[in-house]
Formats: sequence, structure tokens, C-alpha cells
Amino acid sequence: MKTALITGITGQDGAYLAELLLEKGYKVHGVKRRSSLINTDRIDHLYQDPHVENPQLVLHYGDMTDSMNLTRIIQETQPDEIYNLAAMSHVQVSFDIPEYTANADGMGTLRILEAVRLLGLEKKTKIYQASTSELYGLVQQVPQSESTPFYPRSPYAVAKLYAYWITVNYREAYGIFACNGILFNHESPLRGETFVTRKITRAVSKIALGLQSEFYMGNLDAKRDWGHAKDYVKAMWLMLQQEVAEDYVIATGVTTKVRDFITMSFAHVGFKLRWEGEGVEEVGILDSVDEKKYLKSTGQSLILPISNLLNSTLVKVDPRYFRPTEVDLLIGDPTKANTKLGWKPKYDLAGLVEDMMSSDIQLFQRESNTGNMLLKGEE
Ligand code: NDP
Ligand code: GDR
Repeated sequence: MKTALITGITGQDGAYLAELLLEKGYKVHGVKRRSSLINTDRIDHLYQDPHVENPQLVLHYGDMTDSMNLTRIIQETQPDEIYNLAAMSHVQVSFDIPEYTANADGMGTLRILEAVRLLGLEKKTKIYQASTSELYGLVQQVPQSESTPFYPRSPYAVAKLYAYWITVNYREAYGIFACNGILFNHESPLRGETFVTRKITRAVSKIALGLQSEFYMGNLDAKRDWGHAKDYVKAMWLMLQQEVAEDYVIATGVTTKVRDFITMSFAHVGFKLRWEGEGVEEVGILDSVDEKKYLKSTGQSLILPISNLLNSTLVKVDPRYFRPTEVDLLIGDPTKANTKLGWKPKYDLAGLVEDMMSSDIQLFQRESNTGNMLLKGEE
């Protein structure tokens, strides 16, 4: 039985990866942070009572900013594979907490690599580093591949640039099997609620169910190469099963504007939008509703508050969601991963939207039925 250690196991990717590795028969150790509220929602279905003999999943308290803690966990668990997914992963928030971001995302990676070296595990432990398409930043060339130059555009991306290069350096200097997966945006029903896709699918679902009437967005023209997290965690695992450690771009090769993701999400519930105005004045207005599609996606016939929304503004722009420096266009070239890893995604964008929208509609139907509607403001 192989042993894996996942940092960031409570996050979107950590949850899907833990599930995949458990299915493959791994013993999985996960690092979770102490928080005042329980933060294991995404992996609760995988939880095993620590009192059973030799549980397949074990959680350890830890933090990427605490090197002694990380070293001790690695020493205790002696992992065959480490997946370093933990990070302050929100690009816009990294402008507010740049020093912490550098510490957790940049130095945190060094702490893992250095622990493996100090413990003499260079020949045993393989390391996956969660690198990102944000490294490309300011567009130099498209599609972006393993050989495209980097130009990071946020404290997050700069911290991840350090993590990228320190991973390469420890591979070259000490022969550690360490890979960078340069993953383009990947989403899912488990995506954090403040990333753009999930913010959209949540808001659209609430509007469709008559629980909300409008929402605010930032830059509608940004283009992203969006895939499904379930497909992307398979690529992480594949990278560590190779003979030689290398870096790989993981992407779909298709790019889409934020505005079009909104349009597609509304289309799922039969809402047709028309876009009017420009820049911060741009608005998305409800043009018509396809009642059959609405019934199919929500399981209910058109309710009065929805019919009343015709010709009203559902989407507005708020400059507070604009970033000091933006990444305008990401489109990845996954040829190397396709050919060397045999990796091919199962989901396309339509499948992703479908999965996220159906999940959020069910979520809010359940919550409104139990009278447990979230009252907190949407970010
Ligand atoms: P999430 O934000 O969903 O998860 C991040 C995880 O890191 C959470 O488990 C979080 O814990 C944990 N974490 C944050 N800070 C610390 C810390 N100081 N110490 C320990 N744990 C910490 O991210 P994703 O799952 O989407 O992404 C996984 C990784 O991949 C990240 O490194 C991200 O930067 C990178 N990435 C993501 C892409 C994407 O599109 N999703 C694309 C490319 C790279 P908690 O639950 O307590 O907050
Ligand atoms: P990103 O993801 O910054 O690409 O980083 P995010 O979903 O936050 O933004 C994507 C694009 O949408 C634009 N945008 C908005 N974004 C948010 N969050 N909220 C809004 O209201 C909004 N309106 C427009 C953004 O400006 C941006 O252009 C994600 C993270 O998972 C990183 O950790 C990861 O490394 C990269 O993807 C690849």
C-alpha cells in the first residue's frame, strides 16, 4: 500500500485527489488547519473514525507557515508521494495579504522540499507542486505551454513563481522527484464560493429559485481556460507515476470570457440574457425564459417572482472586483500531458457548467426546504 500526504486536503483539489487516491488503495494523510469552524465539509464523506484499526485516511493539524510541524508530519508519515496543494489560492485576496501569501505559497513549498531533504527522503518521496497558469500573467504568447516565459501579475503569482523554481532547483540540486503541474483554472461543484465560476453558478441558481434578484461582477472580458477539477487531479497522480520528474501544463485548450460563462449558466435554467452598456455600465438583462428548460433544470414550473424578472437587470458590474493588475487571457496547450501522460479530460465547458449548475440548484433547493438559507452576503 502506497502512502500519500496531501497538504490542502480540505480544499477543492484536495478533496477530489483524496477520493482518487483512496480508490486506488493508498493510505492518505492530510494536513488540515485549525479553524474556529469545522472546515472538512468537502472530505466528510471520506472521513474514517480514527478508532478503527489502521484507517485509510488520517488528518493531521498543520500549517504551511510552520516548518517544524511540516517536518514532523513528514517524518511520522514517511510518504511515498507528497501532493503540495495547500495555498492562499485567491488571486484578488493576495493583493490584500501579500506577505502571508508569500509565506504560505512560496516559503511553504520550500519547507516541504527542505523537510524531505533533511529527513533523507530524497530517493523515497516524490513531490507534486501545485503550480499555476497565473505564472504566465501578462500575455506573451498563446497558447501557453511549458516553454512559454512567465510574467506574474499578482502577489499570489509571484509567490507561486518562487515555488515553481524552488521545486525545479531541488530536483536538479538533490535529485528529488519533484514535478510542477502548471494547472489552468479548474472548477467543480466543490469550488470555493468566491472564485468566479462558483460565484456565478450560485447566484444564477438563487435567482432561478426566486431567492435573489441580481448580482455584481468584476471584469467580464477576462478569458480563462476552464476545466473540471475531477479531470485535473488525475493528471497530478499521473505525473508522479512517471519514470522521470518533469513539469506539465494541464489545460483544455479552449478559452472563454467570464461574460460567456454567465450566459451559459443562465441558459442552463432557460434564461436568455441580453447585454447592454459598456465597461462599468454594462448590465445583463433578462430577455426571455424558456419554460421547458426551466422546468427541466429546476423540476418546478415557472414561479411568479421569476416571470416578474423579465426585462430587469440581473447582472451589474462593480469596480471593487477589478484587480490592480489583471491576467487578461489564458489558454493552455496540453499537448505534452496528452502525449506523455496519456491525459485527456472527460469534461468540456458545457459539461462543467451543467455539473456546477445542477449541484447548486439542488443545494439551494435543499437549503430553502430546510429553512437554512444562507443569509451572508455573496462576494
Ligand atoms: P482551495 O483554495 O480550494 O484549497 C486550498 C487549501 O489549502 C485548503 O485546504 C486550505 O485550507 C489550505 N491552506 C490554505 N492556507 C494554508 C496554510 N497556511 N496552511 C495549511 N493549509 C492551508 O484551492 P484549490 O483546491 O482550488 O487549489 C489547490 C492548489 O492548486 C492551490 O495551491 C492553488 O493555488 C493551486 N491551483 C489551483 C487552480 C484552480 O484552478 N483551482 C489552478 C492552478 C493552481 P482551508 O480549507 O482551511 O482554507
Ligand atoms: P483566477 O480565478 O484569478 O483565475 O485564479 P477567479 O475565478 O478568481 O477569477 C477568474 C477571472 O474572473 C474575473 N472576475 C472575477 N473573479 C472573481 N473572483 N470574482 C468576480 O466577481 C469576478 N468578476 C470577474 C477575474 O478578474 C479573473 O480574471 C484561479 C485560482 O484558483 C488560482 O489559485 C489559480 O492559480 C488560477 O485560477 C489558475
